[in-house]
Amino acid sequence: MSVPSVSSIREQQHPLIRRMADCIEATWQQYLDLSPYVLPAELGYVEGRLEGEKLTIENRCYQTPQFRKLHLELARVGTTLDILHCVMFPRPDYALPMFGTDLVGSRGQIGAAIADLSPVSGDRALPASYHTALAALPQVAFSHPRDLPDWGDIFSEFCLFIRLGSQAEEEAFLNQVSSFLEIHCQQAIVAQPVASEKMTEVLAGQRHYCTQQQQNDKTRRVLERAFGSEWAEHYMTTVLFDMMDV
Ligand code: 18B
Repeated sequence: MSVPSVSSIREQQHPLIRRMADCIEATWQQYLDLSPYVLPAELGYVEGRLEGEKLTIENRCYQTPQFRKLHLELARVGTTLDILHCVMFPRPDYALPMFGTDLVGSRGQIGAAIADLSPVSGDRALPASYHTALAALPQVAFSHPRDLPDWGDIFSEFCLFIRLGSQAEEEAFLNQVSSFLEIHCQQAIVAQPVASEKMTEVLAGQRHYCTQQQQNDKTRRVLERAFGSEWAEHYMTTVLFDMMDV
């Protein structure tokens, strides 16, 4: 399946967000067998304005044999805040970590850049093959690391959470995330489905990941300001971090 190349928000966003979106889609296309994932029609492209500035959201979703949902979201608040959000949800019979990234930029600066491959197994450890591959990546010393919030105990030791201070750091972050994605796709396509007992563990891990992410008040507040609290709750639990009912 080919990925549509035209996106109305993407062209206007912070250059790093645009490049990250392109990189994510190119890597998915290179490694994975993509098919459409249908979001409820009213949630593909959304505009809201309750208090203050307009919030525009654009979603792209796919599924593959290994992933029940690949979600890439671009959002823009007025002309001042640009957001990229991406999560890859493995199918529960694949014991794979969760890839997630969030970029939040305003006035030309990326104030929050987060990326991780987060474990979902009962022992909260990454599979050994992931650990080896991630540990072998060249370490980058970013100049403005940030502290994770309390709910961030879901993230791995490889999690990046920084404010990007220069063009060189933007480049380094993009490279690092690109490596995370390549490792993840390469591992995923050779992974074998697991037995049902392990599947229960994976599901519990994915549910925990989503429950923690749903506690991100900074995301919730942006959505609430434009769409109200009921819509924000619905969106966070069905589109951003839905838990599969099986
Ligand atoms: N997120 N983010 O995705 N969030 O979605 N995000 C912020 O400078 C949105 C994810 C994460 O310090 C901020 O403080 C909106 C994924 C963490 O308390 C804003 C959407 C991950 C923080 C938004 C969105 C993730 C954070 C504050 C929907 C990780 C720091 C920016 C499109 C894998 C939280 C700032 C803290 C911050 C907004 C992490 C405004 C609206 C997948 C850890």
